[in-house]
Amino acid sequence: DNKLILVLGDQLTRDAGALKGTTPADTHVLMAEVADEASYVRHNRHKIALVFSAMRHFRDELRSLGYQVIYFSYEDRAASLPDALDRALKQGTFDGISCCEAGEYRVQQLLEDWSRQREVPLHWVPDDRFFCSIEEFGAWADGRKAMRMEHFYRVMRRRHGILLDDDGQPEGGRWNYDRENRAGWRGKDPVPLRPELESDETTREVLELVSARFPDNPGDLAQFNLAVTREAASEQLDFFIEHCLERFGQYQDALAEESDWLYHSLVSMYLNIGLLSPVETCRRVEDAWREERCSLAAAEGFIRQVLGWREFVRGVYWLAMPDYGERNALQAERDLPDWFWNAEVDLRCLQQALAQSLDLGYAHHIQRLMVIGNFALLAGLSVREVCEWYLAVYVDAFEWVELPNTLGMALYADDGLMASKPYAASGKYIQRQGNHCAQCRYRPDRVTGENACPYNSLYWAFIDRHRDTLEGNPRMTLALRNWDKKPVADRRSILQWAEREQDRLLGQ
Ligand code: FAD
Ligand code: DLZ
Repeated sequence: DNKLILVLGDQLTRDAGALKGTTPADTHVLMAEVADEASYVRHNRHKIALVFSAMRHFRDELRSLGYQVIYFSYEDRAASLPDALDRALKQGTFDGISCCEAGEYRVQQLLEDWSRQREVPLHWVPDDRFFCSIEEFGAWADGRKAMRMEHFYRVMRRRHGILLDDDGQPEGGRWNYDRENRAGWRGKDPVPLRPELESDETTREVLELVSARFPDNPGDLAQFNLAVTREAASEQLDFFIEHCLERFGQYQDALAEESDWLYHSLVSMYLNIGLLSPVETCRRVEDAWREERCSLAAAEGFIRQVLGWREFVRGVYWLAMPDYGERNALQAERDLPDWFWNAEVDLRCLQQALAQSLDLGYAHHIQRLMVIGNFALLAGLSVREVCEWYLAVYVDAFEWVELPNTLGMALYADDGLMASKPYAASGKYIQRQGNHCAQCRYRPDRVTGENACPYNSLYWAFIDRHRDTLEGNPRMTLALRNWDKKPVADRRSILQWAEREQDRLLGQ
């Protein structure tokens, strides 16, 4: 037996997928750093460095276990994954080729096309890194008028016995502690300093490569501080559980001038490339609660994100592809302004969220959803351009998770498949959640006139522009009623001001 297994850059595990149960002596592994994958969007340099360095470390681990690894590094100039496969096939004869299902539809198609054209069968191994398979999600969704995460999440909790008592009921008597997760952070609690990670020789080489070969991509590599092995990623999770988890739930929705990440876990990238498993991650958090190292609300709040949201978005992606990426329910077409790529904008909350996204490849959920996403939604920015931006800038961005979150949750372009209402909010929401407004030149209590926070007038213009779509949605009734209650003259001046602000900010 002499199999060839293609391992993609986000499949770096032996415990699942195509490498599970293989014997090193009769398995060849192919891994390739290829130009096409490194450039299909203008990836953040942190993301390329993470993927390449983690791939190289995984290659070394496999070799030390006796696997024969064919590895093309970026300087070997393989143009694409099909090109790497062609080259590998010239190096030997194999009994069969397999690959764990690709995370992105695009890559799946690319490899299927290659297999058809070359008439070389490619055996797909299901990606069992998730709690819920694509088929299982399809069965759950089948016949439902609306898919709601909360319902899916309860089914998952039951099916996997997570945070359940001996009678199979939710621990603490409730499924959801979201109401306890809404606090604004006002500097009362200290934010733990994150450990600084030492780069080894392999990572240093990759950082040099990325900085030389991707000079125009976003990302300040001097601030690179990511784990590139399973062990190191696991230590990051430990750090989170020990120092941040208890306050994670409480401040999950908070925005802060002083911190780019507050109490967030910073583990999405490791989950997404296979360095951490979601099952193990949830179990470790559940154990922390059972050992009284955190409250139930904190553990539940975190587990809901990983067992609930993460699995739900993956299910939606595979159910709705390939045409999901084309959706644009609110006909949003305005060009993305240049400041999305340089953070030169004078709204304080946006400036900070964009700057850290570009420099580090990280922003937490509320920054992505309610600061950047909310602005894009209210301003009617092009869905395609916004989705591409998110796919490029974040270290954890892979289309299966990025697209439903951006197109569906943030931009409501799927007409409510992901979210039961648009996440549209005025400056008052941003003020409530954090302390950016106090430092900002704009005032959240003003709707029109100099220094009025642009989120306010844009919010009302959004409600007005989409009233026909929003009318049937009970969760939007209050917003529509508040708009209708305003005197006609006020409405007119708000809309005029919004248009002026939109043109000014978008440079049109
Ligand atoms: P924490 O806040 O500590 O949350 C814990 C974990 O829960 C995360 O690591 C992540 O694995 C999971 N999680 C939480 N929310 C979601 C969600 N909505 N969807 C999927 N997983 C979730 N996440 C990505 O992994 N890749 C993306 O490309 C991505 N793009 C996004 C785009 C937009 C517009 C929005 C609103 C959200 C996006 N998210 C994405 C989800 C979420 O914002 C990130 O997972 C999270 O901010 C990562 O930081 P963290 O690890 O510190 O997460
Ligand atoms: C994101 C990424 C990058 C930057 N580079 C590579 C690469 O060189 N080789 C590879 O196998 N994968 C890479 N990836 C991940 C893929 O682009 C893709 O997102 C995932 O495999 C999901 O299908």
